[in-house]
Formats: sequence, C-alpha cells, structure tokens
Amino acid sequence: MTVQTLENVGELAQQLRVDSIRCSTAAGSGHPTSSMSAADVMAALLARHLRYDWQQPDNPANDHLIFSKGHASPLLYSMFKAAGVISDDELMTGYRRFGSRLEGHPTPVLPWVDVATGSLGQGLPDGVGVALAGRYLDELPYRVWVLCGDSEMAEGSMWEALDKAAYYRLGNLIAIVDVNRLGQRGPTELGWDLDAYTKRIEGFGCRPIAIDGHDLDEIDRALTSVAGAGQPTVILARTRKGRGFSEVEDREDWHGKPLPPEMAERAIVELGGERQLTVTGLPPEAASPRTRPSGEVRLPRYELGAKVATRLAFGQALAAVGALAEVVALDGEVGNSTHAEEFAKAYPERYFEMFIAEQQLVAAATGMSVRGYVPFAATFAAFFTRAYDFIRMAAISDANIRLCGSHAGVEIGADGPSQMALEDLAMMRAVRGSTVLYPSDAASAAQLVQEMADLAGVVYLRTTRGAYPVLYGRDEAFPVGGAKVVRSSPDDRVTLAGAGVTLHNCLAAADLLGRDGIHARVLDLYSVKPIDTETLLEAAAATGDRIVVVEDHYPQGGIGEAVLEALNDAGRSVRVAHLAVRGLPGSGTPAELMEAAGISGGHIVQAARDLLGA
Ligand SMILES: Cc1ncc(C[n+]2csc(CCOP(=O)(O)OP(=O)(O)O)c2C)c(N)n1
Repeated sequence: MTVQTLENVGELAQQLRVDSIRCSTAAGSGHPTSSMSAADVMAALLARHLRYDWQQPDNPANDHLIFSKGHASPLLYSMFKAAGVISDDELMTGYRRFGSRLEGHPTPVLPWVDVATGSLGQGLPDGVGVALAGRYLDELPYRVWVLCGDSEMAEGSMWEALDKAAYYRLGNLIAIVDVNRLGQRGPTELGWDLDAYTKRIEGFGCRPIAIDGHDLDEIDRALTSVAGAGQPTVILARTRKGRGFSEVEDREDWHGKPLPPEMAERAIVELGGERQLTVTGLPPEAASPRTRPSGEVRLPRYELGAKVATRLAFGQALAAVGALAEVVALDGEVGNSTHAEEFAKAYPERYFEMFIAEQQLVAAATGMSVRGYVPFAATFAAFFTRAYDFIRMAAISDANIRLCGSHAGVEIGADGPSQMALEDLAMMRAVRGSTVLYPSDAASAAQLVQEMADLAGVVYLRTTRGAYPVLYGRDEAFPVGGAKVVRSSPDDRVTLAGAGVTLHNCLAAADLLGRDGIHARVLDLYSVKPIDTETLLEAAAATGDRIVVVEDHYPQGGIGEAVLEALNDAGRSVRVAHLAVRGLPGSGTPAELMEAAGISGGHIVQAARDLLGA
C-alpha cells in the first residue's frame, strides 16, 4: 500500500514507531523513545509535504530534511525504509553495526543526508546555510525542514540560527521542535510551556506555530501553512516521548535506551504490529539552480619588498577568486579587519554577514557546501576556537569549507591576549583531513587563497595583522604540501624554519648570524599540514641535523610539533630547538611581545648558537 491520504499517515506513523523499536532493539542501542515522539509529524511530512526525488538525491530542486536531533536516527532510517531506499533487512541488520552506513547518528555516507548531526545544536544552523543557498544563490523553491529536540533548544547556536534566519527572511526554512518535555536526564527547562517558546521565537523574528504533535489534522495544517512564508517558521509540536507504548510513554529514564526484546514485542502489539507501507511522496518542482558565468581569476600582484599584510592579501585575493561564480564569502562582523570586505565590495550578492555568531558562521559555510558552493568564512583566528565543534562536525560531514583566521599570535600587539590566536594551529591540524596554510608574505597568501578554492575538506589559512615585506616574485608557485628554501648556501650550518611573521624573524636572525660568519638556511613552512618532509630532511642533512623552529603559537600542536612528527616519521634524529610562545602575553608592540615570548630574531640567533655550541 502506498501512503498519501491523511488517514494512511497515521498508519505510516505507527510503522515508523514499530521500525524504530525493532531496529534499536536488534542493535541493542539507540533512541527509540526520541523517535516515537516525532513519528506523527515526520510521517505527515514524508507522505504529504516533502518534495523529494528519492531516486535522485542530487536533484538540486529537492527539499532538504535535516535531523538536528540526530540521535533520532531510528526514525530517520525508518523513513528511508518507507521511502523505499533502504530495505527492512538493512535496517534490522545494519543499524549501528560495524561497517554499516546506518551509523548511530546520521552522516552523509547516506546520500539522503546533507550533514552529520548528533552534536546537538548544529543541524538547524547548518540548515540556515542550506536555506541561504536556496534563497540567494540557487534561487530555487526548495524548502529546508529541520527536526529539533526541545532540550536541544537550550543550545545558544539554535538561537544564533533563528536570529540569522529571520534577518535573512528565510521563509524556506522550517524548524520543527519536538516538544516532548524530556531531555536525556529528565525534564527540559521549559517543559510543555509552548507559550514561553512562542514568545522567544517571535522575539527572534520567526513565525511560531504551536500544535498538538499527535493530531494529524493540526500537523497537516501547520505543514501546509508554511508555503510562501516570508519568514522562517518554527512548528512547536507538543508531543509525548515514547508515544504509543504505554509502558514508556512520557516516562523518565527511557532516553537512549532500546526496549528489551520482550518489551519490544509488547510495544509492537500495542502499536498494531509490523507494517510494510511505502511512500510515494511529492516530487520536487522542475527547476534548475541559477547559474552565473565564471570569469578569469586575476590575482593581485605585489612588488618585492613592499610591506603588505597577509590579511590584506587574503581579502584582495578572495575578491579575485570571486571571479569563480561558486565562490561565496561569510564574515563574522570583522570584515574590515580580516579584509573579507574586499570580496563584499566586488560581489555583494555572494557575501553573507553572519554578525558575531561564529558557530553560525561555520555552520552556514557547511550548509552552503552541501549545495556545492565554495565558501570562505573569515574571522579572527582566535574566535574560530568557539566554533570548534562545528569545524569538527564539518569534517564528519565531509564538507568542503575554507576558513581564514586573521590576527595570529602575539604579533597583533596592543590588543592583548584575548584577541591573539595561540591555539588555532593545534586545533586545525587535529581535524581529520584538514589542510593548514600559513603564508609569510602577500604573494604566497594570494596564491594559496586561489589554491584553497580547489581543495576539499576543512582548509584553514592563518594570516598576520602587521605588514611585512613581500618576499616572492610574481611567478612563484606555492603548492600545498610544499615549503620554500628562502635562503641557502653550501656552507649552511643550521636551519631556521618559520612561517608567517616568524619567517621574517628567521631572516633577521640569518642576517645577524651571517655577520659572524655563520651561514643559516631559512625555510618557509607555509604548508603546515601537510608539511614538506622532503625539504625538511634535505635541510637537516645539509645543516648538520640542526633545526631551529620558531612559531607565534603555543608549543603544543603547532609548527614545531608538526616538524618533529615529520622528522620522527622519517626516522631521522635531528636536534630541534623549538621556540614558541610559552607564557601569558599582555599588551605591547609586536616587537616587544615577540621579544618577551622568546620568538624574536635575537632569540633565534641564540638558539642557533646553542645548537652549534658557538
Ligand atoms: C552538544 C550535545 N550535548 C549533549 C549531548 C548528549 N545528548 C544526546 S540526546 C540528549 C537529550 C536531547 O533531548 P531533546 O533535544 O529534548 O531530544 P529528545 O530525545 O527528547 O527528543 C543529550 C543531552 C549531545 N548529543 N550533544
């Protein structure tokens, strides 16, 4: 039987409940009660409102369905079964099993899943990114439906999302909050107080609709009413956790627990037994995304020796790369500092101000990458730390996002430690599959920005506040995974390796050492991950296995450890002096702060002399 009429939706909802119980009981883990509360709303959505071509998950006109409460995966996968794209056998034998694509929480390993969820508070912000793409880039009529938990609404990122959704008038975004009164360990903050939710949602500029989430007529009316909305809709569905099985319904202590087999049997009887309904659903509208012509990328040119900040080169190069029509830029309300505003001047229609909401900034980039755009999100490097969970999850989503963090290290000077990124390299290096780039001059920064557009995964560019001399000519290439030998001679006795501002300190140190007849090789480690092991080994071999690594970052997880790891993996024993920021910096000039941190040219000279015993 196929489901379309409202009478049948009730049957479908029971099937979703039964299947959620069956698969989690078979797996011995999972969240059946969290699935059962939302089954009625999801059944109505699937059968009568979601416009989706299940055979063509890449159809650009498809609606998007995101389970922000990703732990309700039994429900989502049961919907996939009802849609006919996974079999009952896969659901029962695959869910949560080793090697199966039906993981404990959904990921885009499944072609019908846009983003990985399971870290609460992320699916709705990601959905804002998809909806922004739909409204402003694709210009397609697809809707983005996001199922949220009520306990999840305690996450600040959910409110960042609603705030930005309202600001951008995302009438194509519909959040459905499953207000089942219970969270993991007990009652939520607001319980069933739908009035309190309503006021908050109105306050954020969205349109709340409070309904009984088990009344199919009310559900259907609410889902119908979102058509043509000029602002985001939030459907507040009052539900009961574990709905349909009297032994667990609305009871505490049943969160995240599968029903034991004999209880599952009783539940299935109470729910009317197993069913094998399939859903036809609605097709997407026949429409294609708006296409824009791409032009030629003409990178900015810089004169050798001219003093240009890498953050400025980033902005100028980003504007140049904007010639590629799929490139978009997002700002955390510091575009005049990161220089992302250069892109805004050139391509205002592809520039999205996310204000001071770094979680939403990263999530919007992730959402746009779902639709194939090439997002660059920029803020101070220090402030990406608060969005780290979003960056971590972007990697699980296999999203392709480019992040630019400016104002790295103590070099920023007078603003003091609250604005200094001293942990960002460690954080970004630790992300699976990430690329970490750190240019020292404007020419390399510009080249690397262009390369970023073609890189997959999470790509991070670290830029510096101050202006330093351009070191490289116009035709120099900076392949990812490479390094530059900036200075060398056959008489080199020690290698000085830096990146960003510390490369300039290395050059100053090499000058000072040279005055005393000590030749030093200088390496620019602009690609921190992957790092150029070959060039490191060559330099080590040429300089008596003596390397000074200098970084404007805390010692843990930064360039020094990247170098040590590379040398260790290559089985080479090298004497490495590691200069990094070890204390708590304050305010001062960049020179004063680098001197105090022990990463100035003078400190590099001393470290080199110590290695040489000279
Ligand atoms: C950021 C984050 N914190 C905590 C958890 C652990 N956790 C998983 S589900 C859950 C309760 C969620 O309750 P609710 O959003 O109301 O969903 P329900 O299961 O009740 O439908 C918690 C705390 C998590 N997954 N993510």
